[in-house]
Amino acid sequence: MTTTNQALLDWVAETAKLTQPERIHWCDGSEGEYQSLVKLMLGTGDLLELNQKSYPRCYLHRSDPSDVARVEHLTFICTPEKAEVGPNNHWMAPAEAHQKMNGLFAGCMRGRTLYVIPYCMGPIDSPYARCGVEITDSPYVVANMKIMTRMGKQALERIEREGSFVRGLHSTGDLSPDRRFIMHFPHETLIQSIGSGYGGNALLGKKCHALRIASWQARQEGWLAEHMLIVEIESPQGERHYLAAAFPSACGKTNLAMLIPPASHAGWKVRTIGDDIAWLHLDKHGQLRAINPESGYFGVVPGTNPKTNRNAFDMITHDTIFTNVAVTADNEPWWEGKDKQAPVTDWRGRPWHKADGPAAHPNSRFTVAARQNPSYSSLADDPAGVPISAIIFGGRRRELAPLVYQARDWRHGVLVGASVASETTAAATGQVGVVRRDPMAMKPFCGYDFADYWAHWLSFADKSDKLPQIFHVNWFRQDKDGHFMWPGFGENLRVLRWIIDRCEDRAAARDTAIGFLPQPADMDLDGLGIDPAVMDALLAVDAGAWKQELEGISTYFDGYGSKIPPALREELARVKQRLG
Ligand code: GTP
Ligand code: SPV
Ligand code: MN
Repeated sequence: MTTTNQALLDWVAETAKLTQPERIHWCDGSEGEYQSLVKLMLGTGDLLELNQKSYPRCYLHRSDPSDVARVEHLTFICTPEKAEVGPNNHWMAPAEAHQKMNGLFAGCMRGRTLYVIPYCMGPIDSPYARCGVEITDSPYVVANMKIMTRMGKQALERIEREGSFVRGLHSTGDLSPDRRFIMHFPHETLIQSIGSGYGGNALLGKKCHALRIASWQARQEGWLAEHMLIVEIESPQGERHYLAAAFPSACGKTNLAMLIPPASHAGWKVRTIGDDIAWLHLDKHGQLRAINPESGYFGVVPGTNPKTNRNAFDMITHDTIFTNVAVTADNEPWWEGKDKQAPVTDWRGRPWHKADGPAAHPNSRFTVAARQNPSYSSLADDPAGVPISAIIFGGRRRELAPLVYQARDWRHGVLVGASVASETTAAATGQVGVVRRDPMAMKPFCGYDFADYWAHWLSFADKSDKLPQIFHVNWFRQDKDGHFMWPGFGENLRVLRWIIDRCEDRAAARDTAIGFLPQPADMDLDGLGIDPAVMDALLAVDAGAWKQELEGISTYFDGYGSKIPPALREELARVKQRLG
């Protein structure tokens, strides 16, 4: 296979000249190609076979121990003007970045195969979908891209029709953290990544293209590229709603997207459109519509069990690539929260003893095709996407943020999104559990200045009078003993129902300084058995603590200088005034 697109041919030739591979393979995305890559990796040890009786066609990949998460401090946006990327990004001048990367890429594929991966983000025939080509020397990346994107022949045909594509060059390099960089050149629609084989650093269609580059393009073209799940909720009466929710990494998107209604909710149905990324466009009627640009899930493994997420638990029993999980004596994958069994080998392949701590890496992941999800919605393949009723922001916060509240209107909702803060998780290298500002859950992923991004969000208010309602949720409040106060997972449906009922104007709420909150009586809590005092605490607004929070938000906005949209300052002042 090769191509009629001259720009692509030239770029592959130029890249081969720089990186010096032994051979070039154009990926067609076929099943046979996937099988031969698996065979190749079983031979090299890049993949290990798991128990093929209980986990058919499941494999384990062990990363380099220094390469197990996204590396935000090594991720750069490279634009001529530093001001374009804002204080929320690391910046490097394009000339300096190119020089550095050319040096690192020189000869890096010697003796290796250069794979050309044409891929499409979004349904192949969707006007909202966008194509890219990733060049990589990692067969693990190719196999993951096959699951995560619409990859191969059809994508290449679309590229040849359209003539445009995002270029992504990746090499695992020598895996040294000192020579690891994830560079984005939005003006050149180019991504370059070296020194990591891990998920978001290496599968360039995902965070690099579908968020950092796409957010840049979305601003210019009038749409939104967001770190959001998309879920369908159907009532027993057959009423359907589509919700989009932005939570930071490892804060519950995959789980909410494939929620299983609790026993108290007979007749309710929940279907998954997407679990990580949403591309949102206004249609000609002013309705916001969402597509999921991905075709698979790269999900957090620890904590997955039949009680928390039976859909995920079942879908990863076959045809799954596991990365950095532990292994039992029966050669089955194991992770914290799976079952009572004890693993024999940890994620690094060393014998495991209880005193060693977690056996699976806290950021261990599964890669699985979306079609394996029992709650998969075929609307994920609909070129037109789904109409969004509500946008939900959320974070992982032990204190302060109530279980749920509703913004007054779109403008206030943009403030709510811009004010998201969350405890850091193992999804990125660095300290875990410290609260940091993560506006719209996009701190690591917005490819330009947040101040411009908030202005872009605000601009939607002038474009449509049918915008979704905006909400904020927090599943992660803890009591004094460190126990989660809200049962979460399937029970989150109760909160989603209040949200839907608010959109339909049929649920009551209490008007507070931070927005509209339900009283416990406004939610269906039947059969939940939660202590009323706990419920009150989950729905309380602590004015003193919120005043402090507003100070924090205000100081954070100061960091964006005069670029901060005045409307955001006004919204903040309004909340402050209401708090008294
Ligand atoms: P990324 O893939 O990194 O973007 O993460 P995500 O937002 O999809 O998070 P995910 O659903 O994988 O959840 C991350 C962790 O949070 C897992 O260990 C879950 O078990 C846990 N979690 C998810 N939902 C809930 C919830 O409602 N309550 C509690 N207590 N934990 C949850
Ligand atoms: C995240 O960290 O938000 C993920 C995993 O979804 S990664 O693909 O590494 O970005
Ligand atoms: Mn994510």
